Amino acid sequence: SPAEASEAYDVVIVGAGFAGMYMLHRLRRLGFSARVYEQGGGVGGTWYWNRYPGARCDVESMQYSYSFSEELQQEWDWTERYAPQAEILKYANHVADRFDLRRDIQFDTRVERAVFDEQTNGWSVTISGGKTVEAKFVVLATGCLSNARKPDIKGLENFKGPVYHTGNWPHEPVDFTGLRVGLIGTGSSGIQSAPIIAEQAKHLTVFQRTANFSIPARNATLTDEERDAFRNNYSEIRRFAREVARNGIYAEQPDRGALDDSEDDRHARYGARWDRGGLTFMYAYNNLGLDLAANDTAADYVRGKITEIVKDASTAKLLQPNSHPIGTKRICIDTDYFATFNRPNVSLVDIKTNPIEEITANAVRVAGADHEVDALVMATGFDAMTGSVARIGIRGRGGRTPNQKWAEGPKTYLGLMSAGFPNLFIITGPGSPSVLSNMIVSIEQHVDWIADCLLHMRKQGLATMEADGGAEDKWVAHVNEVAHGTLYPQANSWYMGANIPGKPRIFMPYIGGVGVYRRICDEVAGKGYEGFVMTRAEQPRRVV
Ligand code: NA7
Repeated sequence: SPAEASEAYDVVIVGAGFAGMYMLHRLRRLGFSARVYEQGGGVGGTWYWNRYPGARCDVESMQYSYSFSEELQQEWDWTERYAPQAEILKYANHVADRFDLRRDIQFDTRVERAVFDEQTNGWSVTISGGKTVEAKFVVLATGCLSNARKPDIKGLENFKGPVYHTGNWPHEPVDFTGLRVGLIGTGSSGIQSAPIIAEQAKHLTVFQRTANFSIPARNATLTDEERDAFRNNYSEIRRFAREVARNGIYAEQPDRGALDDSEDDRHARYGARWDRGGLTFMYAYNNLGLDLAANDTAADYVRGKITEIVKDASTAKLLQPNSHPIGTKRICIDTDYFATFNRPNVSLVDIKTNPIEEITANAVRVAGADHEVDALVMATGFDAMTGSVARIGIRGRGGRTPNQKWAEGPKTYLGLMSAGFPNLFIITGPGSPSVLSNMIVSIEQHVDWIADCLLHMRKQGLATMEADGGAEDKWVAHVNEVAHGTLYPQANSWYMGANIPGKPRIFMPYIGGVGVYRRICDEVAGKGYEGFVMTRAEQPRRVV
């Protein structure tokens, strides 16, 4: 009953990663009351949990950083081209202190339920421990790769040694010295951790289902000159990242297609980008994500590099990706991944041809052979984009859950709201560029848009906002159409939900580019939030 509702906020924010922290900061400046609940013991989200050896951002640190505060971006010193996890976490903590965020964040607290009350037009939010607070609005800043997933492999419960998941790594140091380690999964997390684990362990066995494309990071210490090159031009760099670059990363944009160049020129171009390292390998040409013949030229180049690096021919062959066009699964950025297989204490086991039969007390059994291990590392990924939303007991109109509504794939309008869930916003939700972009650019865009929207509602005396079902259907169709104009849906990727048995196969992020998307969002707001239904407190709510 309302009498028991001892705490009430304008906004409850779920999660204190980069999205939740900035949302809190913006809302407080605008005079809204806000409370953040965070299940971890500290800020940082992804960077709080993913403490596995070698964890690093694959977007360069000078760009994977907030732009909302000029002082912050001028004063913070990134030490490396790609910041390691510990440094990003330190940055998150610095931001929390600098903007005095902690007083409104409650740590070690999960949001268990959020129920929309159609009488009061607000949300009742139940947190771990059982307390319920009231909120006019809820913002899900729950992250896209935050629901770590251990696969259901037969016998896993019988394994006697420790089992780690890269996305939920212990806070105390893990020492593999003298141990035989089994690593399952060769996505970004497996590819980053394998070389480091191999240096420490007695033996590392990598169990590979799908061979992956990976480009060398060429990580290095940043010099003052390099930092200054960004700092002195940050306003232009950030503008470009937000408005021009498709993926929110400032970089030279490709001016032609791969098949427009001769083979020699193409080879030289790929070579220069391979030597420079990093994600920009994929912007060598402007049609690598669109045209399979063009894509093949890049894929062949990388396969050739793998053959050059890996000495054992059969291992090299196994490491060559053949199941998907390059880039259609998130491209990996590594430090010495392929060379790691030249070490005498590293072996590769193909689990595509012969899947793992069983895990026993001390071994992983594949094709009748027991690969003995003392510890297991699961680098098996996440229930991406929807997993963390689904885990909260959300009840919208008529008691409906997102799971029920999204049974055939997530449906949102602009990735920001879903019809039937009034006053509930998602930051970088499915249907927005999100994981296909520099996350911090996309987070800042969503936070600013939501903050402006709440300000508009306050000024206009509006009580509810909800995506219109028709506008949502059109957006979902558009997201799907844009995706199917590309090669991306050809891969069994987590973008498609393909890594989770039973999850609907829908390409979840919006691939139209962050600049295009931003303009669409701004136009919607400029037209009085077209495609959203807004009501005043005293108005009877519309019948849906
Ligand atoms: P990913 O990219 O989802 O990689 C998970 C890996 O684990 C991938 O190689 C999977 O093979 C493998 N996997 C998953 N389930 C199984 C089972 N049941 N058996 C064997 N192998 C399995 O997760 P990451 O943590 O590496 O990276 C996630 C993102 O974080 C990354 O893209 C960056 O954006 C940062 P599959 O390819 O499905 O055959």
